[in-house]
Amino acid sequence: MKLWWVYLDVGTGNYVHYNHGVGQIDACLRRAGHESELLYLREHLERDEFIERFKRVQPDAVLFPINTHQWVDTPRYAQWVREVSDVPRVFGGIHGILDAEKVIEHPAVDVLCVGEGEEAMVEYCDALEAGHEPTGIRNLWRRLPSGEVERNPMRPLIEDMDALPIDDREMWDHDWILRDSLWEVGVMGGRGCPFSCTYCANSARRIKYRGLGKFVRMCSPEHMIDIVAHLAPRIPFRKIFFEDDVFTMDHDWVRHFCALYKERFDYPFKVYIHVQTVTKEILQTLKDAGCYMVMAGVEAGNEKLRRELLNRQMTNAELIRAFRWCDEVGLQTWTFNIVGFPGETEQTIQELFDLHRTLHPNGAQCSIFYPYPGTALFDKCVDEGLFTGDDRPTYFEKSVLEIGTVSRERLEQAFWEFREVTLRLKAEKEARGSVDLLVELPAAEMTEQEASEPARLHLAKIDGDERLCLFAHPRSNIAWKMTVPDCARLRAAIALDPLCLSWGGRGAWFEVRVGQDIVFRQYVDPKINPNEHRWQEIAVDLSPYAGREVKLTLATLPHASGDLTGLWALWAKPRIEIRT
Ligand code: B12
Ligand code: SF4
Repeated sequence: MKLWWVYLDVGTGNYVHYNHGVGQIDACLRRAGHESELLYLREHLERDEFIERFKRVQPDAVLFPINTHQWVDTPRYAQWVREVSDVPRVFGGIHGILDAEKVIEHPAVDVLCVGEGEEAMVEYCDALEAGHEPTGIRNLWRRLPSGEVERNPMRPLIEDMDALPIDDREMWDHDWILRDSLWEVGVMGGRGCPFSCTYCANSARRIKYRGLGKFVRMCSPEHMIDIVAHLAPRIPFRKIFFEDDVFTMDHDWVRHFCALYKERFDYPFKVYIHVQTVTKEILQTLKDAGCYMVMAGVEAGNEKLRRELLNRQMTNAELIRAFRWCDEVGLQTWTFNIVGFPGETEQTIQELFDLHRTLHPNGAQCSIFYPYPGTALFDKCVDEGLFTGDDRPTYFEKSVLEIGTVSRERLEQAFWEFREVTLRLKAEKEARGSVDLLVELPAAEMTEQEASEPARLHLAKIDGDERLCLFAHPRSNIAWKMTVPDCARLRAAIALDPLCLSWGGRGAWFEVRVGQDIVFRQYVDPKINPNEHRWQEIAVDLSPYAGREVKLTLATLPHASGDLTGLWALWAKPRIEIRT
C-alpha cells in the first residue's frame, strides 16, 4: 500500500522537527512492505495545490497525525481529499487518544487510532492490501458506510521497546530539520512517565491506558546506543536531544547507558529530567558522558499552586538543590513554565520570577496555560466556566481562559516580562559562569584543515584519565566569536593522543589567538620527550580583552619541519572561566 502522511505543523512556534510517533509507525509499515511519503507543512497550502500534490502521490490512504493544536485545521485537508478520492482518511496522535469521541464525530475522519498506532496500522494496511474488510482492529475506531462507528477495544501496550524497528527517517528533510534545530537530532527510546501532573496530556494518556500493561517503558541502554549508531551515518547531526519524558527515572539504566555512550560517541546531548529523580552523582554521570544540558519542568513558582493544582509534589528547596548540583557539576539548565492557571495571581507570577532569580537557569520557556482536552485541569476549567469561547488553541501568547484573578492582558504582559527576566539571567550566567567551548563547537568557524581528519569531538585517555576533547590535527584553526567577559581566562589541557605515539613524526604547536594577537604558544612532543606524555593544564588570561568582541582561535601547527605524521593534537575541555 502507498501511504501519505500529512503532518500539519503550522503556526506552532516550534522548531522544525522529526515526529517520533509518525516515524515509529512508518518504520513498522515499511517493515511490513508498505510504501510511504510525507508532506510536512509549516505553511498552509491552498486547496488546489494540496489536491495537485495528492494526485501526484496517488496514495491508497492518507494519514493525519494530530495534537490538539493541529486538530483545528487538519479536517479541512481531509475534506479536500474526499473531493477528489474515496481513499480512507486516518487520524491518530495524542489529541485523537484524549478527545476520541469528539474527533470521530467529524465527518472528515474515516478511521481514528485511539492508542498506540504501530500494530494497529500494520494490521489495517495489511487488511486493505489483501482486499479484506479492516474490521475488528483493536485501537482503531472506524466509521462504517451506515454512518455508525465501529469502536474496537484497546490493544495491550507494546511491551518490548527493543523490538520496535529503528526508523531510517528517509521521509524527512534533514537539512531543514538540522538547520532549524542547530544540528540536533531528536531520539526517543521509551514511553510514559510515572508522574501525574494535572495539566499534562501524557499523564491523561496514562489513565486512558489503564489495565493495558506497563505504561512507563524504556528500551535497553544497548538499544538506545543502537538507535544513535543507526542514525549517525544517515544524518549529519552534531548534538542529540534524548526526548524521553524523564530520562533520569532509573539510575542503573542511566549509569549503564552513560558508560556505553561515552565509549562510542562524543556528541554533546541534552535530556529532560524531573528534579525529584536526580542526585548529584547521577548528574555528574550524565555530564561525564557528554550531557551538556538538563531540562526540567518548574511550571509554577508558588509551592501550594504547584502541589495542589498541578499535582507536582516537588518543593522549591528540591528545585533549588537540583539546580545547584547542576551548576556544581557544570551542566547547563533549562526550565519549562506556564502562567495563567486558574487561581494564578499577581503574587504567584512574581513568585515564578523570583524562583528563577534563584535557580538562575541558562534558558527558560514560558507558555500561557492552555487546557488540553482529556486532562484533569481541562475538566476543571470547563466545570468552572472559565473558557471564553475562543476555542482556537494558542501555543504561548494568549489565554483562552478568563481566570478572574489576573486579566488576559496582564498574562500576556507577564509572558513577555518572563522572557526578559530569563534572558537577562542567561546573559548574567554566561558572563559569570564558564562557557564550554565544546558545547559551542557547532557555532565555531574551522579553517586550515590540512589533515585528512577534520576537527571534532573526541574522547582520549592518558594514564587512565579520560577527557572529552577537541581533536585538532594540525594545521587547524578553530575560532569562536565572543564578547570577552570581565576577569575571564581560557582553561584547557593540551596533549597528543597516546594512540598516535607509535606513528613516528614530531610534535605539535598549540597556539591561542585573540584576534591577531598570539596570547599562548607551546610545543608538545611526547614522541621525543616522554615527560610530555600527560595532560598539560593551561590557563590564558583574557582580561586585557574584557568587554571586546573578538575572535578567539585555538590553533595547532606542525613542527618547523612541516612533518604532519600522527599529530593527534587535543584540547581537553576548553572553556572560558571567570576568576572570582
Ligand atoms: C518530543 C515532544 C516534542 C518534540 C517533538 C514533537 C513531535 N510532535 O514529535 C518538540 C520539542 C518539537 C515538541 C514540541 C511541542 N510539544 Co511536545 N512533546 C513531545 C513528547 C515529550 C513526546 C512525543 C512523542 O514523540 N511521543 C512518543 C510517540 C511514540 O507517541 P505519540 O506521538 O503519541 O504517537 C503514538 C500515538 O499517538 C499514535 N499516533 C501518533 N500519530 C499518529 C498518526 C496516525 C495517522 C495514527 C494512526 C496514529 C498516530 O501512534 C504513535 C505510536 O504509538 C510529548 C509527551 C509524550 N510523552 O508524548 C510532548 C507533547 C506531545 N507535546 C505537547 C505540546 C503541547 C508541544 C508544544 C505545543 C509545546 C509548545 N508550547 O511549544 C510543541 C508543539 C510542536 C508540535 N508541532 O508537535 C503536548 C501535546 C498536548 C496536546 N494535547 O496537543 C505533549 C503531549 C506534552 C504535554 N505537555 O502534554 N514536543
Ligand atoms: S512529569 Fe512531565 S511528562 Fe510527567 S506527567 Fe508531569 S508534565 Fe507530564
